Amino acid sequence: MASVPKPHSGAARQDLYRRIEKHNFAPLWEVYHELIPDQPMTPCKPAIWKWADARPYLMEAGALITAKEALRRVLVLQNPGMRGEACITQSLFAGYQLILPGEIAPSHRHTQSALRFVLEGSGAYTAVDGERTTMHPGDFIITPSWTWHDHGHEGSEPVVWLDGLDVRIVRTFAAQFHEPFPEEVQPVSRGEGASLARYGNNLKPLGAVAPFGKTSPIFSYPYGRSRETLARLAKEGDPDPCHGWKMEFINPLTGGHAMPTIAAFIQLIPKGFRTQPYRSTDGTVYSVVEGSGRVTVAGESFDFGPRDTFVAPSWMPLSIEADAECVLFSFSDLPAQDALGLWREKRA
Ligand code: GTQ
Ligand code: FE2
Repeated sequence: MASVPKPHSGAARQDLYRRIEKHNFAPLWEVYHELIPDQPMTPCKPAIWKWADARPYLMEAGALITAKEALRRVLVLQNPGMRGEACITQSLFAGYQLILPGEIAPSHRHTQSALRFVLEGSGAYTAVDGERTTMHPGDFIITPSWTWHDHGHEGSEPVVWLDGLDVRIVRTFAAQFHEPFPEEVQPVSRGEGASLARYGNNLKPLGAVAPFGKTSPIFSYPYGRSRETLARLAKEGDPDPCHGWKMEFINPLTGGHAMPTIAAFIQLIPKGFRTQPYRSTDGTVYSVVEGSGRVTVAGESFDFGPRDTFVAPSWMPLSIEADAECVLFSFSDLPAQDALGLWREKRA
């Protein structure tokens, strides 16, 4: 008859593990707290990528490989706690993409959603399902899941942007598909600005059917408009103690997140302000647009300036000290967590 076992020698347990392993079993009790920790556990570390380090490497890569040969000439921002995994947070990919005048990054589509945040240079374009948008610093641009996209450059200076993709989210579900377009450059079927005119002025066509499914029908949010909004906000009322003035880029057809898996934000922190520590389960990537200061994530501090990228992994408290008025762009997997009922936040 089975009874409560006496404290047992490790050897007998190890022997059991060895035998069941051959039959594809494993003991849960040896890994329980790793699988179901008391609070978010991630190998990701707080980190910063300084623009002064990145730019020369990007230009060196520019001389060694073409955009066409590389498919996408991107330096991956590797989280130092997850090297080799091509991720900046546990769920998101980030990279710096360089395109030089005259180059083409060939057309393709994939189920992974992408965002671009322009860091330096103007005159490159990205095309999404037949419409091109010219890139300028500070523009937030979306490539919705499964839309044809290519990048080109008819201007005169190198253009660099920050890519954010939901690669690991899609991989978690093994729902990856990729397809090259039969030609290098897709045909243009709408004039530049058509999407923004149609959906970006608090109007929508009667009976509008979302052209990109769960993703915003606006695929380029120009910096001028975001910046103007922040400037106006800063004249009215007080900043939030944790965020300053922080706004989310929305899907105008739903009022919800701009993308189904990734949310993007733009925020202004006034000069001399120090934000109260804030944590949330969506590990967040920040790109500095304007200003300088210091960010502290889980006790580690980094000085930042324009075009630096830093990351606050899930549930690590973040606080920002603005030496000058700061504008920060950021993105996270908030919509995915929201959809699954997982997202939590905590103010200090
Ligand atoms: O520009 O299409 O950083 O497909 C990674 C995958 C950029 C892109 C990346 C991509 C792209
Ligand atoms: Fe792509």
